[in-house]
Amino acid sequence: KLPFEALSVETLATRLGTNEALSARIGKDTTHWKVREVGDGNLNLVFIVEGASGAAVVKQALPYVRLVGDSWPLPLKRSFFEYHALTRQEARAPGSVPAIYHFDEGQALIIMEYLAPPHVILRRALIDGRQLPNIARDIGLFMARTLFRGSDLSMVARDRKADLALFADNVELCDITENLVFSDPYFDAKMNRHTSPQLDGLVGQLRADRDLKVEAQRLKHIFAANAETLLHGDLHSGSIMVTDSETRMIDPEFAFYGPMAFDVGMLLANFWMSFFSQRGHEQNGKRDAMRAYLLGVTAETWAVFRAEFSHLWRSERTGMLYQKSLFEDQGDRLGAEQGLDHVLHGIWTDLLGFAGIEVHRRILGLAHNADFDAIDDEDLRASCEAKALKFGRHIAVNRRQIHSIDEVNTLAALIERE
Ligand code: SR1
Ligand code: MG
Repeated sequence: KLPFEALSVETLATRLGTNEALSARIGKDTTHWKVREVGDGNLNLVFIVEGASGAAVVKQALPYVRLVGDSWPLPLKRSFFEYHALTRQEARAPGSVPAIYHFDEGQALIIMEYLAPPHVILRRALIDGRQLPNIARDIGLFMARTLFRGSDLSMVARDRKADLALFADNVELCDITENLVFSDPYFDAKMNRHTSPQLDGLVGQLRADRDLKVEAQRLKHIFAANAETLLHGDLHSGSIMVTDSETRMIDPEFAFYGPMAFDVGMLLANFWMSFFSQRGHEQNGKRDAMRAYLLGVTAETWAVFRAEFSHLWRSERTGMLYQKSLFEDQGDRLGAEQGLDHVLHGIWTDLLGFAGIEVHRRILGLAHNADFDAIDDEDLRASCEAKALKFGRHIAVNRRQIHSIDEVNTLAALIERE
Protein backbone atom coordinates (compact mmCIF):
# COMPACT_ATOMS: atom_id res chain seq x y z
CA LYS A 1 0.00 0.00 0.00
CA LEU A 2 1.55 3.31 -1.10
CA PRO A 3 1.65 6.20 1.35
CA PHE A 4 -0.77 9.03 0.59
CA GLU A 5 0.51 11.55 -1.91
CA ALA A 6 -1.40 14.52 -3.25
CA LEU A 7 -1.92 14.43 -7.01
CA SER A 8 -0.95 17.32 -9.24
CA VAL A 9 -1.66 18.22 -12.85
CA GLU A 10 1.86 17.04 -13.65
CA THR A 11 1.75 13.70 -11.83
CA LEU A 12 -1.83 12.55 -12.37
CA ALA A 13 -1.31 10.71 -15.68
CA THR A 14 1.73 8.85 -14.38
CA ARG A 15 0.06 7.98 -11.08
CA LEU A 16 -3.31 6.93 -12.52
CA GLY A 17 -2.24 5.76 -15.98
CA THR A 18 -2.65 2.12 -14.96
CA ASN A 19 -5.99 2.61 -13.26
CA GLU A 20 -8.33 0.35 -15.19
CA ALA A 21 -11.54 2.11 -14.21
CA LEU A 22 -10.19 5.44 -15.44
CA SER A 23 -8.66 4.06 -18.65
CA ALA A 24 -11.89 2.25 -19.44
CA ARG A 25 -13.74 5.58 -19.33
CA ILE A 26 -11.32 7.92 -21.03
CA GLY A 27 -8.89 5.75 -23.01
CA LYS A 28 -5.63 4.00 -22.11
CA ASP A 29 -3.19 6.23 -23.97
CA THR A 30 -2.03 8.73 -21.38
CA THR A 31 -0.28 10.83 -24.01
CA HIS A 32 -3.78 12.00 -24.97
CA TRP A 33 -4.79 12.83 -21.41
CA LYS A 34 -5.40 16.48 -20.58
CA VAL A 35 -5.56 17.28 -16.89
CA ARG A 36 -6.98 20.42 -15.26
CA GLU A 37 -7.33 21.19 -11.56
CA VAL A 38 -10.67 22.93 -11.08
CA GLY A 39 -11.36 22.63 -7.35
CA ASP A 40 -12.80 25.86 -6.01
CA GLY A 41 -14.29 24.40 -2.81
CA ASN A 42 -12.93 24.82 0.68
CA LEU A 43 -11.40 21.39 1.19
CA ASN A 44 -10.21 19.23 -1.73
CA LEU A 45 -8.42 18.85 -5.03
CA VAL A 46 -10.66 18.27 -8.05
CA PHE A 47 -9.21 17.32 -11.44
CA ILE A 48 -10.94 16.96 -14.78
CA VAL A 49 -9.12 14.37 -16.88
CA GLU A 50 -9.95 14.20 -20.58
CA GLY A 51 -8.69 11.35 -22.76
CA ALA A 52 -9.21 10.16 -26.32
CA SER A 53 -12.56 8.54 -25.54
CA GLY A 54 -14.05 10.45 -22.67
CA ALA A 55 -13.56 12.41 -19.47
CA ALA A 56 -13.78 11.80 -15.73
CA VAL A 57 -13.40 13.68 -12.48
CA VAL A 58 -10.75 12.73 -9.95
CA LYS A 59 -11.46 14.17 -6.53
CA GLN A 60 -8.82 13.84 -3.84
CA ALA A 61 -8.96 14.86 -0.20
CA LEU A 62 -5.99 16.71 1.24
CA PRO A 63 -4.77 16.14 4.80
CA TYR A 64 -5.72 19.72 5.65
CA VAL A 65 -8.39 22.34 4.94
CA ARG A 66 -7.53 23.80 1.55
CA LEU A 67 -9.17 27.13 2.36
CA VAL A 68 -6.94 27.66 5.39
CA GLY A 69 -3.80 25.61 4.70
CA ASP A 70 -1.82 22.97 6.58
CA SER A 71 -2.25 24.80 9.88
CA TRP A 72 -5.70 23.14 9.95
CA PRO A 73 -5.23 19.38 9.55
CA LEU A 74 -8.25 17.37 8.41
CA PRO A 75 -8.40 13.57 8.08
CA LEU A 76 -8.31 11.97 4.65
CA LYS A 77 -11.07 9.58 5.71
CA ARG A 78 -13.68 12.19 4.66
CA SER A 79 -13.21 10.70 1.21
CA PHE A 80 -14.37 7.32 2.59
CA PHE A 81 -17.55 8.94 3.94
CA GLU A 82 -18.17 10.76 0.69
CA TYR A 83 -17.84 7.52 -1.27
CA HIS A 84 -20.19 5.62 1.03
CA ALA A 85 -22.70 8.47 1.09
CA LEU A 86 -22.73 8.61 -2.72
CA THR A 87 -23.42 4.89 -2.99
CA ARG A 88 -26.33 5.17 -0.55
CA GLN A 89 -27.74 8.27 -2.23
CA GLU A 90 -27.63 6.53 -5.62
CA ALA A 91 -29.48 3.52 -4.17
CA ARG A 92 -32.10 5.68 -2.44
CA ALA A 93 -32.54 8.35 -5.12
CA PRO A 94 -31.32 6.79 -8.38
CA GLY A 95 -29.79 9.18 -10.90
CA SER A 96 -29.36 12.03 -8.42
CA VAL A 97 -25.56 11.85 -7.95
CA PRO A 98 -22.56 11.36 -10.26
CA ALA A 99 -21.70 7.75 -11.14
CA ILE A 100 -18.70 6.38 -9.22
CA TYR A 101 -16.02 4.57 -11.24
CA HIS A 102 -13.39 3.88 -8.57
CA PHE A 103 -12.53 4.58 -4.94
CA ASP A 104 -9.02 4.42 -3.48
CA GLU A 105 -9.17 4.75 0.28
CA GLY A 106 -5.38 5.03 0.81
CA GLN A 107 -5.03 7.86 -1.69
CA ALA A 108 -8.37 9.35 -0.55
CA LEU A 109 -9.53 9.68 -4.11
CA ILE A 110 -12.76 9.06 -5.94
CA ILE A 111 -12.93 8.75 -9.71
CA MET A 112 -16.38 9.70 -10.89
CA GLU A 113 -18.55 10.87 -13.74
CA TYR A 114 -17.61 14.22 -15.27
CA LEU A 115 -20.69 16.42 -15.44
CA ALA A 116 -19.64 18.30 -18.53
CA PRO A 117 -20.88 21.73 -19.62
CA PRO A 118 -23.63 22.85 -19.82
CA HIS A 119 -23.58 21.56 -16.21
CA VAL A 120 -22.71 24.40 -13.87
CA ILE A 121 -22.77 24.86 -10.12
CA LEU A 122 -26.28 25.91 -9.11
CA ARG A 123 -24.99 28.87 -7.08
CA ARG A 124 -23.28 30.26 -10.18
CA ALA A 125 -26.42 29.85 -12.27
CA LEU A 126 -28.51 31.71 -9.68
CA ILE A 127 -25.98 34.54 -9.44
CA ASP A 128 -26.19 34.81 -13.22
CA GLY A 129 -29.96 35.17 -12.96
CA ARG A 130 -30.86 31.84 -14.55
CA GLN A 131 -34.22 30.32 -13.77
CA LEU A 132 -33.83 26.55 -13.76
CA PRO A 133 -37.20 24.91 -14.22
CA ASN A 134 -36.55 21.55 -12.49
CA ILE A 135 -34.47 22.25 -9.41
CA ALA A 136 -37.32 22.41 -6.91
CA ARG A 137 -38.75 19.11 -8.06
CA ASP A 138 -35.39 17.33 -8.36
CA ILE A 139 -33.97 18.50 -5.04
CA GLY A 140 -37.29 18.05 -3.20
CA LEU A 141 -37.42 14.43 -4.41
CA PHE A 142 -33.76 13.83 -3.59
CA MET A 143 -34.17 15.07 -0.02
CA ALA A 144 -37.41 13.18 0.63
CA ARG A 145 -36.04 9.91 -0.77
CA THR A 146 -32.62 9.98 0.86
CA LEU A 147 -33.85 11.27 4.21
CA PHE A 148 -36.83 8.91 4.45
CA ARG A 149 -35.05 5.82 3.14
CA GLY A 150 -32.02 6.33 5.42
CA SER A 151 -34.14 6.49 8.57
CA ASP A 152 -35.88 4.14 11.01
CA LEU A 153 -39.06 4.81 9.05
CA SER A 154 -37.68 2.62 6.30
CA MET A 155 -34.49 0.71 7.11
CA VAL A 156 -34.09 -2.54 8.99
CA ALA A 157 -33.07 -1.36 12.47
CA ARG A 158 -29.93 -3.51 12.59
CA ASP A 159 -28.71 -2.22 9.20
CA ARG A 160 -29.39 1.37 10.14
CA LYS A 161 -27.53 1.03 13.43
CA ALA A 162 -24.55 -0.53 11.62
CA ASP A 163 -24.55 2.34 9.14
CA LEU A 164 -24.89 4.86 11.91
CA ALA A 165 -21.79 3.35 13.53
CA LEU A 166 -19.89 3.56 10.22
CA PHE A 167 -20.64 7.26 9.73
CA ALA A 168 -20.20 8.08 13.45
CA ASP A 169 -16.48 8.31 12.75
CA ASN A 170 -16.92 11.40 10.56
CA VAL A 171 -16.14 13.36 13.71
CA GLU A 172 -13.91 16.09 12.35
CA LEU A 173 -16.33 17.18 9.64
CA CYS A 174 -19.21 17.24 12.12
CA ASP A 175 -16.95 19.28 14.38
CA ILE A 176 -16.48 21.82 11.57
CA THR A 177 -20.25 22.20 11.26
CA GLU A 178 -20.82 22.27 15.01
CA ASN A 179 -18.35 25.13 15.40
CA LEU A 180 -18.54 27.02 12.13
CA VAL A 181 -22.32 26.94 11.79
CA PHE A 182 -23.74 26.92 15.30
CA SER A 183 -21.22 28.68 17.53
CA ASP A 184 -18.54 30.80 15.87
CA PRO A 185 -20.92 33.29 14.17
CA TYR A 186 -22.27 34.27 17.60
CA PHE A 187 -19.05 35.37 19.28
CA ASP A 188 -15.81 36.94 18.25
CA ALA A 189 -14.26 33.66 17.02
CA LYS A 190 -10.76 33.82 15.53
CA MET A 191 -11.65 32.75 12.00
CA ASN A 192 -14.81 34.84 11.65
CA ARG A 193 -14.91 37.54 9.02
CA HIS A 194 -17.58 39.75 7.65
CA THR A 195 -16.61 41.52 4.48
CA SER A 196 -18.83 44.58 4.93
CA PRO A 197 -17.58 46.81 7.78
CA GLN A 198 -20.93 48.60 7.53
CA LEU A 199 -22.37 45.56 9.31
CA ASP A 200 -20.33 46.06 12.50
CA GLY A 201 -23.29 47.48 14.44
CA LEU A 202 -25.71 44.74 13.42
CA VAL A 203 -23.11 42.04 14.03
CA GLY A 204 -22.61 43.40 17.55
CA GLN A 205 -26.37 43.28 18.12
CA LEU A 206 -26.65 39.70 16.91
CA ARG A 207 -23.76 38.57 19.08
CA ALA A 208 -25.49 40.15 22.08
CA ASP A 209 -28.87 38.63 21.22
CA ARG A 210 -29.56 36.11 23.96
CA ASP A 211 -32.67 34.59 22.34
CA LEU A 212 -30.80 34.01 19.11
CA LYS A 213 -27.78 32.46 20.81
CA VAL A 214 -29.93 30.13 22.91
CA GLU A 215 -31.82 29.07 19.76
CA ALA A 216 -28.56 28.43 17.90
CA GLN A 217 -27.39 26.20 20.76
CA ARG A 218 -30.71 24.32 20.82
CA LEU A 219 -30.29 23.68 17.12
CA LYS A 220 -26.71 22.56 17.66
CA HIS A 221 -28.03 20.11 20.24
CA ILE A 222 -30.57 18.75 17.74
CA PHE A 223 -27.88 18.53 15.07
CA ALA A 224 -25.46 16.65 17.31
CA ALA A 225 -27.89 14.41 19.23
CA ASN A 226 -30.67 13.52 16.79
CA ALA A 227 -29.17 10.75 14.66
CA GLU A 228 -32.32 10.37 12.58
CA THR A 229 -31.09 9.65 9.07
CA LEU A 230 -28.07 9.74 6.78
CA LEU A 231 -27.70 13.39 5.80
CA HIS A 232 -25.86 14.84 2.85
CA GLY A 233 -24.52 17.18 5.51
CA ASP A 234 -23.54 20.12 3.28
CA LEU A 235 -26.45 20.55 0.89
CA HIS A 236 -25.97 24.13 -0.28
CA SER A 237 -26.21 25.53 -3.80
CA GLY A 238 -22.47 24.97 -4.29
CA SER A 239 -23.05 21.23 -3.81
CA ILE A 240 -25.48 20.92 -6.71
CA MET A 241 -24.79 20.84 -10.44
CA VAL A 242 -27.46 21.75 -12.94
CA THR A 243 -28.42 22.10 -16.55
CA ASP A 244 -31.81 23.36 -17.69
CA SER A 245 -33.12 19.83 -17.42
CA GLU A 246 -30.88 17.98 -14.98
CA THR A 247 -29.89 18.27 -11.31
CA ARG A 248 -27.16 16.32 -9.51
CA MET A 249 -26.07 16.49 -5.91
CA ILE A 250 -22.31 16.31 -5.28
CA ASP A 251 -19.82 16.52 -2.38
CA PRO A 252 -21.46 14.63 0.51
CA GLU A 253 -18.24 14.39 2.53
CA PHE A 254 -20.02 15.88 5.57
CA ALA A 255 -22.45 12.93 5.55
CA PHE A 256 -23.46 11.59 8.95
CA TYR A 257 -26.58 10.54 10.84
CA GLY A 258 -28.39 13.70 11.92
CA PRO A 259 -31.77 15.41 11.82
CA MET A 260 -33.72 15.40 8.55
CA ALA A 261 -34.42 19.10 8.91
CA PHE A 262 -30.73 19.98 8.61
CA ASP A 263 -30.39 19.19 4.89
CA VAL A 264 -33.73 20.81 4.07
CA GLY A 265 -33.00 23.93 6.12
CA MET A 266 -29.50 24.42 4.70
CA LEU A 267 -30.79 24.04 1.16
CA LEU A 268 -33.69 26.47 1.57
CA ALA A 269 -31.36 28.96 3.28
CA ASN A 270 -29.25 29.01 0.16
CA PHE A 271 -32.28 29.88 -1.97
CA TRP A 272 -33.21 32.65 0.44
CA MET A 273 -29.62 33.96 0.40
CA SER A 274 -29.73 33.98 -3.36
CA PHE A 275 -33.00 35.92 -3.12
CA PHE A 276 -31.47 38.58 -0.82
CA SER A 277 -28.33 38.87 -2.96
CA GLN A 278 -30.08 39.46 -6.30
CA ARG A 279 -30.08 43.27 -5.92
CA GLY A 280 -26.30 43.08 -5.91
CA HIS A 281 -26.29 41.43 -9.33
CA GLU A 282 -28.58 43.81 -11.19
CA GLN A 283 -25.94 45.46 -13.39
CA ASN A 284 -27.49 43.95 -16.47
CA GLY A 285 -31.11 44.50 -15.61
CA LYS A 286 -33.63 44.20 -12.85
CA ARG A 287 -34.03 40.91 -11.06
CA ASP A 288 -37.71 41.17 -10.02
CA ALA A 289 -38.65 38.03 -11.94
CA MET A 290 -35.63 36.21 -10.51
CA ARG A 291 -36.64 37.16 -6.98
CA ALA A 292 -40.18 35.89 -7.57
CA TYR A 293 -38.73 32.72 -9.11
CA LEU A 294 -36.53 32.07 -6.07
CA LEU A 295 -39.38 32.41 -3.60
CA GLY A 296 -41.39 30.10 -5.86
CA VAL A 297 -38.52 27.60 -5.75
CA THR A 298 -38.50 27.54 -1.95
CA ALA A 299 -42.26 26.95 -1.87
CA GLU A 300 -42.14 24.27 -4.55
CA THR A 301 -39.14 22.49 -3.00
CA TRP A 302 -40.93 22.25 0.34
CA ALA A 303 -44.19 21.16 -1.35
CA VAL A 304 -42.41 18.45 -3.38
CA PHE A 305 -40.52 17.30 -0.29
CA ARG A 306 -43.75 17.03 1.73
CA ALA A 307 -45.62 15.25 -1.04
CA GLU A 308 -42.87 12.71 -1.71
CA PHE A 309 -42.16 12.13 1.98
CA SER A 310 -45.91 11.56 2.53
CA HIS A 311 -46.03 9.20 -0.43
CA LEU A 312 -43.09 7.18 0.96
CA TRP A 313 -44.69 7.19 4.40
CA ARG A 314 -47.86 5.66 3.01
CA SER A 315 -46.21 3.22 0.61
CA GLU A 316 -42.77 2.29 2.03
CA ARG A 317 -42.98 2.56 5.81
CA THR A 318 -41.24 -0.66 6.79
CA GLY A 319 -38.99 0.42 9.68
CA MET A 320 -39.55 0.20 13.40
CA LEU A 321 -41.11 3.66 13.72
CA TYR A 322 -44.89 4.20 13.43
CA GLN A 323 -45.24 0.52 12.43
CA LYS A 324 -48.14 -0.36 10.17
CA SER A 325 -49.16 -3.04 12.70
CA LEU A 326 -50.06 -0.22 15.10
CA PHE A 327 -52.06 1.73 12.56
CA GLU A 328 -53.10 0.64 9.06
CA ASP A 329 -53.23 -3.09 9.92
CA GLN A 330 -55.85 -2.22 12.52
CA GLY A 331 -57.80 -0.10 10.06
CA ASP A 332 -56.45 3.08 11.69
CA ARG A 333 -55.42 5.09 8.65
CA LEU A 334 -56.01 8.30 10.57
CA GLY A 335 -53.44 7.27 13.18
CA ALA A 336 -50.82 6.83 10.48
CA GLU A 337 -51.71 10.24 9.02
CA GLN A 338 -51.49 11.80 12.48
CA GLY A 339 -47.99 10.37 12.90
CA LEU A 340 -46.99 11.75 9.50
CA ASP A 341 -48.26 15.21 10.45
CA HIS A 342 -46.21 15.13 13.64
CA VAL A 343 -43.03 14.15 11.81
CA LEU A 344 -43.51 16.73 9.05
CA HIS A 345 -44.32 19.43 11.59
CA GLY A 346 -41.09 18.63 13.47
CA ILE A 347 -39.06 18.86 10.26
CA TRP A 348 -40.73 22.16 9.37
CA THR A 349 -40.08 23.80 12.73
CA ASP A 350 -36.44 22.73 12.86
CA LEU A 351 -35.65 23.50 9.24
CA LEU A 352 -36.53 27.14 9.81
CA GLY A 353 -34.02 27.24 12.65
CA PHE A 354 -31.28 25.56 10.62
CA ALA A 355 -32.00 27.88 7.69
CA GLY A 356 -31.71 31.03 9.81
CA ILE A 357 -28.41 29.87 11.31
CA GLU A 358 -27.01 28.88 7.89
CA VAL A 359 -27.74 32.39 6.59
CA HIS A 360 -25.86 33.89 9.52
CA ARG A 361 -22.79 31.72 9.27
CA ARG A 362 -22.35 32.48 5.56
CA ILE A 363 -22.12 36.20 6.36
CA LEU A 364 -20.52 36.22 9.81
CA GLY A 365 -18.34 33.11 9.89
CA LEU A 366 -15.35 31.73 8.00
CA ALA A 367 -17.04 30.10 5.01
CA HIS A 368 -18.84 32.67 2.91
CA ASN A 369 -20.68 32.23 -0.34
CA ALA A 370 -20.26 34.00 -3.64
CA ASP A 371 -23.88 35.18 -3.70
CA PHE A 372 -22.85 38.00 -1.37
CA ASP A 373 -19.06 38.03 -1.71
CA ALA A 374 -19.21 38.59 -5.47
CA ILE A 375 -21.05 41.90 -4.98
CA ASP A 376 -18.31 44.49 -5.48
CA ASP A 377 -20.17 47.57 -4.28
CA GLU A 378 -19.60 47.56 -0.51
CA ASP A 379 -22.74 49.49 0.41
CA LEU A 380 -24.91 47.34 -1.79
CA ARG A 381 -23.35 44.16 -0.43
CA ALA A 382 -23.81 45.35 3.15
CA SER A 383 -27.44 46.20 2.48
CA CYS A 384 -28.14 42.73 0.98
CA GLU A 385 -26.32 41.02 3.84
CA ALA A 386 -28.03 43.08 6.54
CA LYS A 387 -31.46 42.10 5.20
CA ALA A 388 -30.49 38.45 5.07
CA LEU A 389 -29.15 38.59 8.64
CA LYS A 390 -32.40 40.15 9.84
CA PHE A 391 -34.41 37.49 8.02
CA GLY A 392 -32.24 34.70 9.45
CA ARG A 393 -32.69 35.98 12.99
CA HIS A 394 -36.46 36.19 12.57
CA ILE A 395 -36.99 32.68 11.26
CA ALA A 396 -34.57 31.08 13.74
CA VAL A 397 -36.02 32.74 16.82
CA ASN A 398 -39.70 32.58 15.77
CA ARG A 399 -39.64 29.17 14.13
CA ARG A 400 -42.37 27.73 16.36
CA GLN A 401 -44.73 30.58 15.51
CA ILE A 402 -44.36 30.38 11.72
CA HIS A 403 -46.78 27.99 10.08
CA SER A 404 -46.26 28.10 6.32
CA ILE A 405 -43.66 28.72 3.66
CA ASP A 406 -45.86 31.51 2.30
CA GLU A 407 -45.52 33.33 5.63
CA VAL A 408 -41.74 33.01 5.39
CA ASN A 409 -41.69 34.24 1.81
CA THR A 410 -43.98 37.18 2.62
CA LEU A 411 -41.55 38.13 5.38
CA ALA A 412 -38.57 37.76 3.04
CA ALA A 413 -40.22 40.00 0.44
CA LEU A 414 -41.06 42.64 3.09
CA ILE A 415 -37.51 42.71 4.45
CA GLU A 416 -36.01 42.76 0.97
CA ARG A 417 -38.03 45.86 0.03
CA GLU A 418 -37.09 47.79 3.20
C1 SR1 B 1 -13.50 24.71 6.64
S1 SR1 B 1 -14.77 24.09 5.69
C2 SR1 B 1 -15.91 25.35 5.56
C3 SR1 B 1 -17.17 24.97 4.91
O1 SR1 B 1 -16.93 24.44 3.63
C4 SR1 B 1 -17.77 23.33 3.39
O2 SR1 B 1 -18.35 23.39 2.15
C5 SR1 B 1 -18.77 23.33 4.51
O3 SR1 B 1 -19.91 24.09 4.20
C6 SR1 B 1 -17.98 23.92 5.62
O4 SR1 B 1 -18.78 24.43 6.66
MG1 MG C 1 -18.20 20.79 -0.49
